[in-house]
Amino acid sequence: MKMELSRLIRNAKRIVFFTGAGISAESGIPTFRGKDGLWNRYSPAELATFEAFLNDSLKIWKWYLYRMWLIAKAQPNPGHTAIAEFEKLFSGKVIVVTQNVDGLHEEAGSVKVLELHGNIFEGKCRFCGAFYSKERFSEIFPIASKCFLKNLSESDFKEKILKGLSEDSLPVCPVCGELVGPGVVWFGEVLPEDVLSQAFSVSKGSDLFFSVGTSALVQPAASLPIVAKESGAVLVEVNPEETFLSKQCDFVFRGSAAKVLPSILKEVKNI
Ligand code: BJW
Ligand code: ZN
Repeated sequence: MKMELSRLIRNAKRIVFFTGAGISAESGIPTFRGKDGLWNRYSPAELATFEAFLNDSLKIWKWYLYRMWLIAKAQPNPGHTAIAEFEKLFSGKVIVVTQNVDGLHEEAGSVKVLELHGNIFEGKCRFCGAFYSKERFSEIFPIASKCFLKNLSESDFKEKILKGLSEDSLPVCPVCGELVGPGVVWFGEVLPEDVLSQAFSVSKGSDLFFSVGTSALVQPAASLPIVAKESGAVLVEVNPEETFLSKQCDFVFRGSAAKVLPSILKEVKNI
């Protein structure tokens, strides 16, 4: 199976790696659904919506700061690195379309990356629409910067940051004076228009589409593999569990991204 796929990879004109939380699981970042998923312990409606932010901004910021701290300390794993190597090996024909907000693809060296659900280290004001890049946001809210968080031990993070956080210390938008939230896409919010349209266009134009570490349940991202398949792409799934997409896939690898992707890369290099 790997040999046949390797030939397709070598001959492909456009390869999309569509990734989800599962690819970062082995970097120590919990997934959302599934056995150890975040949504087993927390309700999405209470944490990942603008209504939740309006109801209790302090609680939401504490939850996001905790996840930012986890992500700041995490390293890309061999799954991220293999995708970055694919891009180097086949320059110009590989693109990553990720639902993840952790930035680990870029950290692993991937250059062409579309972040459908934003980035956790950016800031977004839902009141006036102002967007804050990582650099700008770390000026407005220095404790939310990756450089700062990655040097904190768990006890320092909990004692010095989480315990000391109050309504008064939350980030305020310099444009409108309202509270700024994390630069991610919550349920009920639209995805960044330019990113989404590029994602649909590269998916339609792909001849090989990898769906890696995603339950492929959340729309509109979950439509990308379908659109790719309808446009003639070969679909490949890398996931230890069956998903709604599995039956539509031409190749299925039931294993972890950190093991399967490097092994496919090795095979491609060998032929
Ligand atoms: C491994 C592994 C290993 C484990 N290796 N694999 C059409 C129909 C029905 C509903 C809707 C619809 N259109 C829109 C909706 C509503 C909603 C939606 O899709 N709901 C569904 C859940 C039913 N969508 C939206 O609201 C979106 N907005 C929108 O559509 O706007 C237009 C609109 C507005 C108003 C009204 C109507 C339309 C926005 C969606 C935003 C999603 N945001 C989140 C949170 C981001 C912020 C944060 O991080 O806090 O994004 S939710 C969460 O799910 C996160 C993820 O990016 C996303 C996808 O999850 P993912 O990545 O697939 O992770 P998991 O955990 O689900 O799966 C992990 C997989 O990995 C599993 O399969 C494991 O087996 C596997 N795995 N270890 C490889 N080692
Ligand atoms: Zn504002």
